Amino acid sequence: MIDLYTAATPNGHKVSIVLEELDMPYTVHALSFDQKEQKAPEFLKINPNGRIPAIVDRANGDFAVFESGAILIYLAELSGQLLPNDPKGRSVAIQWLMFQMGGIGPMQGQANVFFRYFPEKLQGAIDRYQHETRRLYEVLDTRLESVEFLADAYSIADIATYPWVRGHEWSGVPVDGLPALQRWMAAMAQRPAVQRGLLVPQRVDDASVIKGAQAMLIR
Ligand SMILES: N[C@@H](CCC(=O)N[C@@H](CS)C(=O)NCC(=O)O)C(=O)O
Repeated sequence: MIDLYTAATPNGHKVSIVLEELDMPYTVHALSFDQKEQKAPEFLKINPNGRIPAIVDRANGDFAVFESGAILIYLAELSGQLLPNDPKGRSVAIQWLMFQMGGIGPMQGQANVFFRYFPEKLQGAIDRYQHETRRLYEVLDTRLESVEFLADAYSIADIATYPWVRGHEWSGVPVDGLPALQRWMAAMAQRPAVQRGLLVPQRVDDASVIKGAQAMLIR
């Protein structure tokens, strides 16, 4: 059984989507950012960075994993799915996973900060992060012109990327003129496990919607 510590954010959704795709049983611990639960000493023992997502593998000596990309690799390796076995195929999937972790996540995250949350309107910072995110989307679009999914077969690279790209409007980054990216987004949105994963965490009384999850609040 996997314990998932999460919140309704793109990085959290990556992990719930993978768990749903793999049909792995898991328990959801919804952390409240308002209550700063992600900074609580008990949680810092699981993720020293004080952020979500994190997992604890109860079937494997209470092994804790933080950083969403590392969690995705761990779950893929545990199950033998969503990550190719041959060195080249595996490398391609990990390259696109790293592209998300090192590029789209940080850039789009900062676009959100300066476009949505920062008290001052710093147009230079807004432009910088929105333009850089758009540039990264163009790289994805070019890639997806020649392959159905980022690493040819559906993989953790797609699952890492989709929860971010689907939030492009909130980040103020258009996807106009990127037809291959839009085709891929539509395909991702159709997947039942993606749809279920995007509902995590949710209220306990809605838990019947979730297949693998035993929804529960940490408090
Ligand atoms: N690189 C980390 C980023 C984690 C991250 O930034 N999580 C955000 C939510 S998406 C968070 O926990 N924010 C709360 C905080 O910073 O206190 C990962 O991919 O796991």
